[in-house]
Amino acid sequence: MAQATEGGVVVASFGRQYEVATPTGETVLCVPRAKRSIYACGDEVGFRRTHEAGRGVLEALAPRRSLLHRADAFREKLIAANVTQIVIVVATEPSFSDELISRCLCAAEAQNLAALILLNKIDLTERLPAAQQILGPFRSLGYPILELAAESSVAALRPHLEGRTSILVGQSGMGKSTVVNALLPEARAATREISLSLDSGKHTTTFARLYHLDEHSRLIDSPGLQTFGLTHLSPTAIEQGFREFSPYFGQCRFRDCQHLEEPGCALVAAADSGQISRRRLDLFRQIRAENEAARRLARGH
Ligand SMILES: Nc1nc2c(ncn2[C@@H]2O[C@H](COP(=O)(O)OP(=O)(O)OP(=O)(O)O)[C@@H](O)[C@H]2O)c(=O)[nH]1
Ligand SMILES: [Mg+2]
Ligand SMILES: [Zn+2]
Repeated sequence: MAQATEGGVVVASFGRQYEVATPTGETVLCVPRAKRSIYACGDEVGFRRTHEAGRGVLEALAPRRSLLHRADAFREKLIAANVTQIVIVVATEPSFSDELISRCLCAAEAQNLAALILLNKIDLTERLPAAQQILGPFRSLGYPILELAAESSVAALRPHLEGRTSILVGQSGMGKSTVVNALLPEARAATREISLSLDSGKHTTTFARLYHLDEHSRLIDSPGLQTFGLTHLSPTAIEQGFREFSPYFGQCRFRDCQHLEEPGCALVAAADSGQISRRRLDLFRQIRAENEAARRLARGH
């Protein structure tokens, strides 16, 4: 007799294999029935056990409340499903990119997710003022910024995770896995030992993994990002991704204004008068241009 379908959550995906946690906390290693893998970490799924202990086949995918992915002109990658908050992890060192922060925020806004910036390693005080300075403009935009040293205490982060499914994103070496280990000592997520020689002793995270913090709160650790391609976003989603631009859209002289060099552009005027950041306007244009280039490539000209 065939096994009944059971429900679970994808807590890790590697290649075409998915680790699914059942409501009792058991994990079952599943493969998809179809050739194409369409599942992501955080997905709620239905699966059927095979005759091999601890193995199963994925049968169903519940509708997603959110889906985080990144894409460039050539490939698309699912990051996680059903998250409600993005925690962007940066550190006093190694140095981090404000462009990557803006891209993560754009992805968060496009999916209506809460966003929090976490500045880690504040024990390295020498580099602290420089890091705080880079984050200043994001604080002015209203994004919450939390400072801590994950190796000492993550107590300040805890209340922000309550009742949410949060994903830690950011460049490699910022301390995402250290945060997970501090919150869940039993997690033992591999952390990266920064060393001068390129390859020795590194334990960089290679796939996303979901952890249950408590009955209502989940936390996903993810591999370090160097870039965050947003070619899958619609032009409207990109506009929404820059929250401080919203008063200016629709205010330009020309209705089809591209916000480049046109006379009477409200965004250019806002940048000229310092009401919005020129750097963010340039990034907005760049993301839109990447998007258009990817669309042209997909059309074949
Ligand atoms: N000084 C200091 N070092 C820290 C702190 N938190 C983490 N680190 C160190 O930073 C290095 C990188 O930490 P990880 O947690 O592996 O970083 P990660 O963001 O998970 O990196 P990837 O998995 O490669 O994306 C490790 O050597 C940690 O010991 C901190 O609060 N202070
Ligand atoms: Mg890691
Ligand atoms: Zn304009």
